[in-house]
Amino acid sequence: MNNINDSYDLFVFLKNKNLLENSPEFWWPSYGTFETFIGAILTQNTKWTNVEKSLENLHKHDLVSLEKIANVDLLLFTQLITPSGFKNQKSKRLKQLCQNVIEDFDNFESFQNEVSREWLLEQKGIGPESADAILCYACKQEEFVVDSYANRLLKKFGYEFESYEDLKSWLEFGINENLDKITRFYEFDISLNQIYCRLHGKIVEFMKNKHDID
Ligand code: EA1
Repeated sequence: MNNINDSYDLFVFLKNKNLLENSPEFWWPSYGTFETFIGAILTQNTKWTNVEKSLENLHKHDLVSLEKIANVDLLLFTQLITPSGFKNQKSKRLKQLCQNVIEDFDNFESFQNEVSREWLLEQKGIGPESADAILCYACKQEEFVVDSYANRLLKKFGYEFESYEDLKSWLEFGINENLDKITRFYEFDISLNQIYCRLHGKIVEFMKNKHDID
């Protein structure tokens, strides 16, 4: 049985398993782009493979842009995102969300640089997990994404957290306290954002592939 005292131990535990061998550098495909913003909403309560189908449909109709979705025909949009489930709710909320981004930030680049967690949490259909996914993977900010995979993995190690924020703080603290040691694992200058991206990705891949901890 592995002894995990903090998220640095978790990092070391996952680091040697080569979980991201076939993944992009920041794990999430299309990292840092508008597509990731849509993906973060579409992936709510559904499998990633379903999200990929919806994104493919949107690409085929050349709709992967903030301005285009803000003005999209709602019926067509709903139809295109059907594979990822909750289609009526997600299409309405995503279209509104894009309109709000334009209203408050003008364009996606300003949104990436200026958006706050508070702004995101005020939006209909965005909870803490989606907010952090957007901040971390679409806006390249230093926010760790907590999801059910992280909760389930840490439960295997004997941890239970009372809230989303508790687990997020636990994950961020052990990394921030051991940054020197962590960066030495990499042969390039890795940013804190990328460390968060990759550790979250490793947690997801580890759990998705049904690995066990011993
Ligand atoms: N799973 C494999 C995922 C991925 N990229 N690659 C995923 N799940 C949620 N995701 C978001 C992004």
